[in-house]
Amino acid sequence: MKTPQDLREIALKFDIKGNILDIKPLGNGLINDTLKIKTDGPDDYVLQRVNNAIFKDVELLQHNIDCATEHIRRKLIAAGETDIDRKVLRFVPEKATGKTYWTDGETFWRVSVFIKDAFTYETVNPEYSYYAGKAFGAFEAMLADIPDTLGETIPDFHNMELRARQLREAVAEDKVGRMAEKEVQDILSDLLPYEEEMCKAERMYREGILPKRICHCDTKVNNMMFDKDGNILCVIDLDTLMPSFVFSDFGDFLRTAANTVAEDNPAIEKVDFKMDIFEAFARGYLESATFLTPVERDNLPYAACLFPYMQAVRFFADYINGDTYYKIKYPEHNLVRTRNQVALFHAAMSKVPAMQEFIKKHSI
Ligand code: GN1
Ligand code: MG
Repeated sequence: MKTPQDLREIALKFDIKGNILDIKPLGNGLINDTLKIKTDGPDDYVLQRVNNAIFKDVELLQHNIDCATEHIRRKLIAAGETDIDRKVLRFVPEKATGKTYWTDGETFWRVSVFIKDAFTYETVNPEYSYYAGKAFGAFEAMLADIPDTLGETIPDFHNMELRARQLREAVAEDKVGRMAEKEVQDILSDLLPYEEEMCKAERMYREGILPKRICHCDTKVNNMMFDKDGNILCVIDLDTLMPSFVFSDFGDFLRTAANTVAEDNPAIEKVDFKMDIFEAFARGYLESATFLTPVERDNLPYAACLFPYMQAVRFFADYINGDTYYKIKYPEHNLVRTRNQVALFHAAMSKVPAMQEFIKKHSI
C-alpha cells in the first residue's frame, strides 16, 4: 500500500503544472487503481497505477496509447476541432525519461490530464447509445490508417477459443474445490454447448474472411466521457487498445448498455437485453463505421451474444480459480457476475433474429 506521501512523490515525478492540493480515489475499474490529483494550477490530473500482473508489458501498452492518442490528436487538429484536450486523452511525460510512465521496478504509474466538466454514466438511454455508437465507429475509423504497429497488450485478449480453454483448465485444476458446488456444475453444463458456436470469429479469421483492426476492447458504458449537454467528448481507458475484431467494441458496449441491470446485480430475473439500446447503438455505429465488410456487419448480432458469453466464461473461470483476476467485494462476487452474464447471454440469443432484421434494414 502506498501512503499519501508516496503518491505525492510519484505524482511529482511527472511534468504537472501547479501545486498538488490532494490525491483521492476515482472511478470503479476492476483492474487498475485510479486517483485524482487536484492542483491549484490550470488542470487537475488522473494518476493511475497500471496493474502489471495483468498488463505484463507496460512499455508496449504505453507505446500503443501514445501512438493512438497522437494520431487522433493530429486528426482532430486537421479537422479544425477545438477543445482538443477534452476530446482525446493527454498523457504527461515523466520528467527524467520523457516517457509517459514511471516505474520503481515493481509498480507502474502514469498521469493524464483530467478532462474538465465531463461525466461518465453506468447506464444510458437510447439517445446516448446512438451517440456512443457513432463515437466508437468514428474512433475505429480514425485509427484505421494509423502508421505505427500496435501490439496486443494482453495477448489473445478477446480470443474466445483461449477463454474457453482457460475455463476448461480452471475446471480441470479445481484449485479451490469449487467444482463440488452443484451450481458451478449447472452453469458449466449451461455454457459448454455454446462454445463452438461462440468461437466462430476465430474460425472466420483463420479462413481469412474476418480482419483484425485497432479496437478499444473495453467499450463499457462508463468508458465514454460526455459533456453536460450529452455530447460525446472522448473514449477513455485505453489499456486494451489493440488489434482485434470489431465485434469487441460493438459487443462489449451492448453487454453493459443493453443489460437492464448492472453486470453484478444478483437479481437475475431482472436481466434482459434491451432492443431499443441495441437499435440506437447499431444505427450510430453503422453510420460512422463505414469501413465494415459485409462479414463484419452481418455478424454484429453474433457479437452482441459473444460478449456476455465471453464475460460469463471469464468471471466463471476466475471464480473457479479462487478470484485471482477481478477485484471482488464479497466472496461470491464472481459467481453473481457469472449468473448475471449467463442470463444476459440467453436474453441476447433469443433476440438474434430481431437484431439480424434490424442490421439488414439499416445497411446500405
Ligand atoms: C475489466 O478495467 P475494467 O474494469 O474497465 C476487464 C474487461 C472486462 C471488465 C468487466 C483488462 O475492465 O475486459 O470486460 O472488467 N479488463 C481487463 O467489467 O481484463
Ligand atoms: Mg474501465
